Amino acid sequence: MEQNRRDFLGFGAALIASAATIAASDEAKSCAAGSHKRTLTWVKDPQKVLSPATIITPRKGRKYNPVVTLNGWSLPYEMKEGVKEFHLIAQPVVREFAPGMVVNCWGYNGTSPGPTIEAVEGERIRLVVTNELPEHTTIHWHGLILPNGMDGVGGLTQPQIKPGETYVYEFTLRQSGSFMYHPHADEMVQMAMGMMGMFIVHPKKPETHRVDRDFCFLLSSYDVAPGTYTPNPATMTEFNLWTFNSRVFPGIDPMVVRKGDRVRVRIGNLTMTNHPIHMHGHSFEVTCTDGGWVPKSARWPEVTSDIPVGAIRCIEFVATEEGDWAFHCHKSHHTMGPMGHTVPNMLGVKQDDLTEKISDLMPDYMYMPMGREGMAEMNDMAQMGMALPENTLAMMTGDGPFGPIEMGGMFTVLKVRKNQPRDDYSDPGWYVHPKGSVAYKC
Ligand SMILES: [Cu+2]
Repeated sequence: MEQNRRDFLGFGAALIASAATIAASDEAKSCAAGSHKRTLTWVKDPQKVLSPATIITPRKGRKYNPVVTLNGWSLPYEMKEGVKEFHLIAQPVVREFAPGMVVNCWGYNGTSPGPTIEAVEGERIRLVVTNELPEHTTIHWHGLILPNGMDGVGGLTQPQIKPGETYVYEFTLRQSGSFMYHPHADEMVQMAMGMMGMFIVHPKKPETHRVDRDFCFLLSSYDVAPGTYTPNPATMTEFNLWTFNSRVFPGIDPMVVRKGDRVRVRIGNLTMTNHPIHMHGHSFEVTCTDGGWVPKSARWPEVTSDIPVGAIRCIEFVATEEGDWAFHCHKSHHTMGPMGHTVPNMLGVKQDDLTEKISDLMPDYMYMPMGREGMAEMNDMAQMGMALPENTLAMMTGDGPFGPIEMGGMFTVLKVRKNQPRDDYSDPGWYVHPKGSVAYKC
């Protein structure tokens, strides 16, 4: 155990050193990779990282309706003699999970998860992958039908890409749908550090599977001990941060739609457990998985879709109901922040000055009991500025128009508005309820 701890500390120190070295030339490398001008989210001083906002790809000039990656972006490309060429750089990055917490991750082109790759069925694509990690890697193109030697499984279909090396993957897209990319080398560590991205292949005929708004994001999980900055890559099941695209509520952008829009949400799961994703206010159908499109006759209505490990579920619905609708994982501990998951159960126990007495006995131990009446009071304590360890989010947080929302992980809001302009994703603010349509105290 002691040996493991020492190894892990050494690993963390190497990671920080590596991030600092690369930071000096970030802009140059971003341009070399064919990326457009943008502010990368990893810097020398993690406290200065800006909130990663959703970057909308304009629809104009494209033969497809681009996806909107929540708190993410799509990778620019170059056409080279009829081949669509993308560049990915595997590297250490710093990601802000929500205001008040940044994490030393590994990712691609400055972000974790990496940028979404978008292409069109029938296109020939070239993916140039450079490894700037301290260890070898590969990329597996999850769900895509391709030549065996392009499948990216280290040792099985190619040698691993050593630090400093560049490998090229090239193949023709034979199907449309929703896919992912991630390493198939030291997979447990590299996925626990955040190495993953979405890969969307649009249908050749734009009218096929057409929707008005097409959102996507990945589910990922991390174990970052309170007071620290680097995920523990040895964790197998006890993760404490449950994220949509490596962001936690209230750091996750809302999904903004116009009333009457047909909406698709593509959700990939690269955590180590399943996530029953639940949407309020509407029912939906699963129309696509990472195996392809679901025939209309095989779809059924749901309000919760369980996303298995290593899988994608795309849900579709028509946004008929105006309002601010909760959209979240239905495992309640997955909508909570990292602080306090190991709290002793004190429900119904008279505590008085117990916290003070235990803190006096064990000054180094941060004792934080569950409240006598439940955990809601922990939200009040966080609101009142209760001291939390450095770089650590409260268990329950976020404010709504009626008070605390008491969430903290896989949670966002679907905002349906009658007057939202077409193709406008800007946040309209909180829903103004028609008079007499809100639950009331009698
Ligand atoms: Cu979950």
